[in-house]
Formats: sequence, C-alpha cells, structure tokens
Amino acid sequence: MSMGFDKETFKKSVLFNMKNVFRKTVDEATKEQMYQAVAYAVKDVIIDEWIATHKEYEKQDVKTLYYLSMEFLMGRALGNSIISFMAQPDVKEVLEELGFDLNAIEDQEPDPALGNGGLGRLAACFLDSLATLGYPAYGCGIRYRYGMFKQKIENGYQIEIPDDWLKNGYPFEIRRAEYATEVKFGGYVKVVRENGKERFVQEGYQSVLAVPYDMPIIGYGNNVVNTLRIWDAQAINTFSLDSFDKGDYQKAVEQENLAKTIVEVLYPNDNHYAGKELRLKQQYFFISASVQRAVLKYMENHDDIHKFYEKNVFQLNDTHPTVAVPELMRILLDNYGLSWDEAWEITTKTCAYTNHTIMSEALEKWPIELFSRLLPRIYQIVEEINRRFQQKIGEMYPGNQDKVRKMAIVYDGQVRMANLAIVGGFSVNGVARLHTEILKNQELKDFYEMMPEKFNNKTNGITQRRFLLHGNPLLSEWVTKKIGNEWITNLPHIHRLAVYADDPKCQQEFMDIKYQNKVRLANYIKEHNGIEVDPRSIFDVQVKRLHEYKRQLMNILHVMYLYNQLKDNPNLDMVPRTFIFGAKAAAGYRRAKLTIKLINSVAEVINHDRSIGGKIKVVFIEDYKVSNAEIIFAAADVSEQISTASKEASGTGNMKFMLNGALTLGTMDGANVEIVEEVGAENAFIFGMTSDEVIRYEREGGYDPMEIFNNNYEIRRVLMQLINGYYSPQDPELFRDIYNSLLNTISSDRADTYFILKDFPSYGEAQKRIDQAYRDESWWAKAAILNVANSGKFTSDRTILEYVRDIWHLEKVNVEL
Ligand code: GL7
Repeated sequence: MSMGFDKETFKKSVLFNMKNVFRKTVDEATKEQMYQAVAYAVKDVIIDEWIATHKEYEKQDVKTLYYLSMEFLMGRALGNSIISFMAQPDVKEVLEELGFDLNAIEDQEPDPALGNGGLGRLAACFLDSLATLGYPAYGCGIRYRYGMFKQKIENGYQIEIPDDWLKNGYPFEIRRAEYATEVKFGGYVKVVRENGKERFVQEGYQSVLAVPYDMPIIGYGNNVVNTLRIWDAQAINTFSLDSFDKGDYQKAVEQENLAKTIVEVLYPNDNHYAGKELRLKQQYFFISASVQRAVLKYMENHDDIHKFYEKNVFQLNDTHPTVAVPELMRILLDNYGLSWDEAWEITTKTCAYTNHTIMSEALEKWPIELFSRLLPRIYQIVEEINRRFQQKIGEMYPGNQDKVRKMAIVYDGQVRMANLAIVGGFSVNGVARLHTEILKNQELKDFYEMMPEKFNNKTNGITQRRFLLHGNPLLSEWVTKKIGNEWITNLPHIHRLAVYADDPKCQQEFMDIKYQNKVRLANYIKEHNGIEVDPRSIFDVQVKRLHEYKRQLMNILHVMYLYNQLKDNPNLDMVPRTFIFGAKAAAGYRRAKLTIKLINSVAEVINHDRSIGGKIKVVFIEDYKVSNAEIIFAAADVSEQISTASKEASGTGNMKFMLNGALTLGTMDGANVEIVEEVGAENAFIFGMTSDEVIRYEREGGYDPMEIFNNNYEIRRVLMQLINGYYSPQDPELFRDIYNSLLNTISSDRADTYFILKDFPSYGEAQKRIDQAYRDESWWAKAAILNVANSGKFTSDRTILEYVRDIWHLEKVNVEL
C-alpha cells in the first residue's frame, strides 16, 4: 500500500468533506454527493505525492516529456486512483461502513470524454504508463467544455446530446491561475529595426488568456503523480465602461466570444479532417500556451536556452499539434533573439511526430489564406522553413520537380501539416509494424528515402491497470491467484498462465468467470437497452467508432445473411449468437449514421422474430464510452477487428479484447498482425485480403463488386433487402445510399471502396469456423487462456519503454515520501 493512505484518516476525510462541501451528514447524502466527498478525500491522499513528485523532478533537474495532444480520453478517475494507491479493499470497506457500494459510487463520476477514439485513449494509456514507470511527463491538451457527445438512440437513429461533464465541478482538477498565458491571433507582423537587427512583432491582434487546469496522473504503487495539463480560455480584458466609451466595445465583445468559443467543444471527427478555422485556433491555442510555459519553466532554472532540447522533448500526437514547430521557432527567434540556425537546431532536436493514420481524408492541409490570416507570424516562419527545405530537396535531387511537389510544406495554396511535422522534428513513428512499413514504402516513401534515420515503429499498447485490473476484477483475481500479481506492472509475466491452458479445471474456472462477466454485461444491456440476451450464447462484439473502413456494415450484412439462412431452415444447427455493436458516428457523417439505423432496424426485426428460437440477437449498446467499454471487453467471446487491410493503423481495442480472453476475428491489418504473431494463427480467426492485395487493387483497379453481386445469390439477396423494405417497410428507400455505396460509382470513383463484398465470402467462412470451434468448450477455453497469456507485448508500458529508449531518452525517477 502506498504510504500516503490510512483507512481511518480516509474515513474522517470523507465525513469532513461531506460536511464542508454539502453541509450534510452521510445518511442524508445522495450517491452523487458521496462520490464528490470520496473524490476529494482521494485528492487529499495523493496531493502530497503530487507535490513530492514535482519536487523530485526539480531536484534532479530531469528531462521532461511534453505529450502534446488535442485529445485525452481519460475515462473515470476515481476507481483507477484508488487502485493506484493500492487501497481498493480499504476504500470499499470504508464505504460499506458508511452504507454505500463502491461500484455505485464510481458510477456517479462523469466519464470525461475529451477524445474521440483510439488516438485519444492511447494518450490516456500512455500517461498511465509514464507515471507507473516513473518518467517525468506532462500531458498537454484542451479543457473542452463539452467533450465527446452523449449518444442516445431514438427510433434507431443516433441523437447527439452535449455532455456537460463539468456541470457539478470536477473534483480531481486544480486551476493554476498563476501559469496563465496570453495567446495571440490575427493582426499583422511589423518589422522593427533595433541596433542594426530586425525584430518581428505582431500587432493589431486579438488575444485570449490560456488558463491551465491540472489533473493528477497516478502511478501504480510508486508514489509518482504526474500531471495532465488542460487549458481553458478566458477573455484577457473583460468589459469595461471605459472601453465602451473609447469605441472598443466591439473588440471587448469579440475577445469574450473568442475565448468562449475556442474551448467550447471537441470536434467529433475520428480519422477525418474537417478544415474548420476554429479547429486551427484550438490547435494554436493549446500549443502556444504549452510551449510558452515549457520554455519559461526551463528558463526558471537554466540560463542557456541553446540546451533546451537536453531537458525537454515534445511528442506530437498526430499532426494536430504541429504548430509547435513554428511556435517554438517563434519564441526562440523573437523572444530570445536567436539566429535561424540556432533556433532550428533546438527545435528539430526537441520535436518528434507520431503518425496515426494513412487515410488521405485525415491529412491536415490548411489553406494559406486561412492559416496566414489567423497566424501571421507563424505563417512567415513556416514559409521560411519551407523555402529552406525546398532548397535542400533541390540540392539532393537537382531539377526533380516531382520531389518538390510531393514533399513541399507549402504547396498548391496549402500548408501541409504532416510534411511540416516530418521536417521539423527528429523522429517519425508509425503505431504498428505494418503501418510503419506502409508509411516507409508508400505514403511517406520520399521522406523515408531522404531521411531514413528519422523513421521508426512503436507498436501501440494499452494499460492493463484499467482494462484488466479495474475492468475485470474476477479475471484479474484469478490471474493473480495463479501466477502472482507481477503482471500488474510487468505484463509479459502473464505468459505464466500458458501452462494452465490445457488444464480442464482451469479451463472451467476461466469459462465460469467469462460467464459471470457475460451476465454482468447482459444485466447492463437489460437495464440500458431493455433487451434480454442469453449469456450462454456467443458474445460477438464490435465496439469502436463508426467508420466505413472499420466495416461495421460487413458485420451487419453478415447478420442479415445468417438470418436468411435461419429463415430458410429454422432447424439450422448453429450455436446461439449475440451480435453486439457499440459505436458513435461523427455528427456530420451521414452514411455512418445510416449504418447505425440499419443495425438497429435489423435488430428490431430479428429480436422480435420468435420463429428463429432466439438463435440470433442483435444489440446496439447506446453511448459506447470508456466506462462501459470495461464491462464489454470483459464479457466478449469474439473480438471483431475487421477493417479493410491497410486502413487501421493499429487499433487498440483489439488488444483490450485479447487481454480479456476474447478470440480475434480479424483481417491482417494494423496490430492484428502482431496479435496473431503472439497468440498463433490457430488461436484466432483470420480472413480477407492482405494489405498488399488491397493496395494493388487501389492502384491498378480490376475490382468490380457488380461481378460478385451478379454471381453470388446470397449476397444479392442481402443487398436487395437493403432496398426492398425488408428492414424498413415504412420507407423502402431508406438504405438506398448504403446499397449504392456498395454497387454504384456515383459517390466515389470505385464502388465498394472498402472491399466489403470482396471480403464477404471469406468473412462468412471465418464466422462458420467460430461456430464450429465454440462447440468444443475445452478448445475454446484453451485458446482464450492463450490469448490472455500471450497479450504481454501489448501493454503500453512496453510501448513507453520503447519511446523512452529510442526517442525521448528520459530518466526514471524514484519518489520517496
Ligand atoms: C488512430 C487509428 O485509426 C487507430 O488505428 C490507432 O490505434 C490510433 C492510435 O494510434 O490512432 N488514428 C486516428 O486518427 N484515430 C485513431 O484512432 C482517431
């Protein structure tokens, strides 16, 4: 147990908070009030460790990582905090003594969703691992007033509801007004001459005040508490009658509005760039504040700015934070008076970039007009970076305009952020082996040829502390009983489970736990969806953001196909299956939203058809988020990871399922490749085209979905049901767009962009193999245990150690109390 925790003190603290914050005694308190009182007591416990950690960092003058990210999908903090200082049994007892249940109290916490999906959740797992491994790190992001929306399903359609997560205050955060920083937008750049030197100053700008809020990131059992720093925006000078008199009224109003709108909401797009001006404002806002603060902090105890990179490293989580490159340049040039070469050396030794996607629609390209109007000084610097880089291209590839066309940073009226990130840093990494290979050999081939030393792979990982220890207490106790608890901080140790995979008693215990977790999920589904599902059926789960490349459509088309088989032959011999979906669609992504409607329409028909004897159920879980994800992973038998090969950079849900003993039904895409390598192809269900095949078709053509439609009766039958009202009798045309996307070339140059029909037969075969395999309970249990036992590679602890070794070069710190 961590030294900061004492049961009696904790109890007193809860009672004190209840009185002080709510003027209540415990027996009058609501669960929500109890949650707050407990959360503040937890903050009390960790606050000394938090202070001690930062004292230690200062004392040792450590190198610090700044993980710059537009998104941190943290999930709830209370349960994980309690686990981190190893006081869960005590806290549970304290609450029971006070008449409350810990689970119910945890359930009161809003689920801070300051992120969309994998990219934001990865950032959260990384912070957990950094603290647990004892590395000095800040997460830097935005304190969105509204994070990811709450999803409601009404009449089968997704409805977006703002998620006011700050409504009752957030007990874990601390406002740090003393670090507030001004961030400037717009205006123009004036050149002033001072004793023979030129200086650039921005004038006529609007500005906002960035105010940081700190959240504790608690290491597991090691007294380390790091910081997630998220920035809020405030108007610099609020209204004064004075300004009204001077005619500045308009300006005061504008500043007020600018501040309010900048941090208002997270853009709900996953893997898609919308090009909105406000988004660029958000990016510059949190980057300028974070970089300014990092430089000031460094200069508090160092005098030579030239060595900044020795003590600081900025990791750019995708291209969203790329303005960090010109912003650091600006500070070094304009505030510290460095020469271009000096500033460039420091900047390119400080910044490193992670690429998270190869999909062209996700690539950020800002129109010069917008970029230079919003960030005039930053744009000047980007132009100069570009000019010098093009010169370098010219030297290496004389007369090769093609190289310039492909690699220039400013080109064709646009600022290309990926190119800026690659040129402005010392490292470029992909997030799974296959993904990095595709970057090197296709998407970023020219950059790789020019600067191969920058490229490296860091296969993603997940934290076992949240996704097994907290999310699956039954399995986690069982694992610990078998092999001890070292896996909590050293996941590869979990391989010791492998010796139990053949043991019938262990198989039985494992399947019993899976069953209980399925009952827990069934209860959740009953409570939230009103649907009864049978925990003895196979739980076949696809939970992730809704996107065409992830192919939820292929999954539901297969359900439609199976249903047809059952209707033809009600005695069809099949193991009962529950198909579980969970997915949010970006609010403006029409086809994705229509796919949700399709899933719910199919569910409506199938779930009410008594003639199939309950052999298939379809459930769409409303509002998929971190907190219910933990329950879902624990209960899954089958993990659907069925993206079109080459499109899913890594995936991380795939790893969370594996850790919880689900078998992967997947394509050879992203990290699936490495999952299969670890667990063995015989313990997974792999199907579909390889990434090479997909890429070849994309380049050379030669795929015609119409051919499949014409030659495959079962597929044709399913597709016709999209447009004959079979699932939408009131409106037979409802799903026409989905039908068209598969067969007509109206909306894109090739129908079936994601090769759904092409992969469908092989997907169906894999599904059949699952049906067969599940009948052999002992085989299944063994394969499931082997999945858990071979998940060691996929801890984010391993990923972080690789980043530290190859990119960040941080020193581990011990914190004694
Ligand atoms: C993503 C990838 O799509 C996903 O495959 C990857 O696991 C994740 C973390 O590296 O990053 N890229 C991206 O833009 N989003 C992702 O989830 C939103």
